[in-house]
Amino acid sequence: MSPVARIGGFVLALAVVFAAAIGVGRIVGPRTEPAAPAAHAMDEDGTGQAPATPEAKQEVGGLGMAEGDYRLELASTDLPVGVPATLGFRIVDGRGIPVSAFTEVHEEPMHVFVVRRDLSNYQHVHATMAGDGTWTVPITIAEPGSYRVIADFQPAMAAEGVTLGADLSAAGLYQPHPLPPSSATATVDGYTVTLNGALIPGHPTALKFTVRQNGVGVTDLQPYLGAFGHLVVLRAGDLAHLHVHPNPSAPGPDITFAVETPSAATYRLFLEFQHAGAVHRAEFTAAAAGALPYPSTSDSATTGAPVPTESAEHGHGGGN
Ligand SMILES: [Cu+2]
Repeated sequence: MSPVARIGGFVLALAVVFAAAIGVGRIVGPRTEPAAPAAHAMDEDGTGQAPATPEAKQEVGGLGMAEGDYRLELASTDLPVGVPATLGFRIVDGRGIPVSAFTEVHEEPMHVFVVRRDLSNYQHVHATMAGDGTWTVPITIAEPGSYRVIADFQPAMAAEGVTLGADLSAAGLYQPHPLPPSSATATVDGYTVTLNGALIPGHPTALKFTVRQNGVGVTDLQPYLGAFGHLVVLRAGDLAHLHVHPNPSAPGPDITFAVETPSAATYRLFLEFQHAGAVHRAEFTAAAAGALPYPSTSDSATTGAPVPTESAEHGHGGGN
């Protein structure tokens, strides 16, 4: 075969390959059936590349309204301000059918976080499902603005939890609140909570919260959602929701969690604990190592002292 003929043959072969690829594309897409989880993981972020590690993809959630075979559908994308209302939604599968079987995690089948885009007006509520897969929860939105609804759940058919997020608006005059500066101390309802531990991107680190009342450590905390404290961590800027693992602990005054931050950034920490029959929430702003000051903060200091290495190594030990 002459060189010209060989090149011609090569070009023809390429053309056949491209035509076949186009044909496959037409047959395969757009995807209407749920694909295998592995296929989603390969290109979920649209880069065409697999994530570095499976764990890396699980670090944050709530950034999208659909993930894998599950989609969050709000019943309404706006709620009134200042009056009791109902937040309604469904979790639907890849065929658009409502999912109605869920596994309880931290004692609840559906954890819902509602927070304004500026990380103010945070609420943590638990929704109730009707037989048709519709979830509802009473809620009162205090201030106008753009809110994020984050639903954290585990379908009975799924091997692990899913965290989805969707936008919600509350009409009215929007008054943004600057993110409070980093602080290792928060006061709430007469309690003082101190935070010890640093956020180090890419590493599970132990965060220790110490609860005191009138200067005395509280040692009779009550279980809340299966532990002596519940921690939610959201990233300032996009409200990425971090998975947090509670470490087994005594009923105070210390409560510890293993937290792995995905990036240098400023985070808002929402710690809930129960004492004397009431749930209290302490909020902290903390910058992960290497983070520049968040635009609305005046202080980029990390909170507390670095965590001993052994804590980091055992960070996931007490989790679920
Ligand atoms: Cu919850």
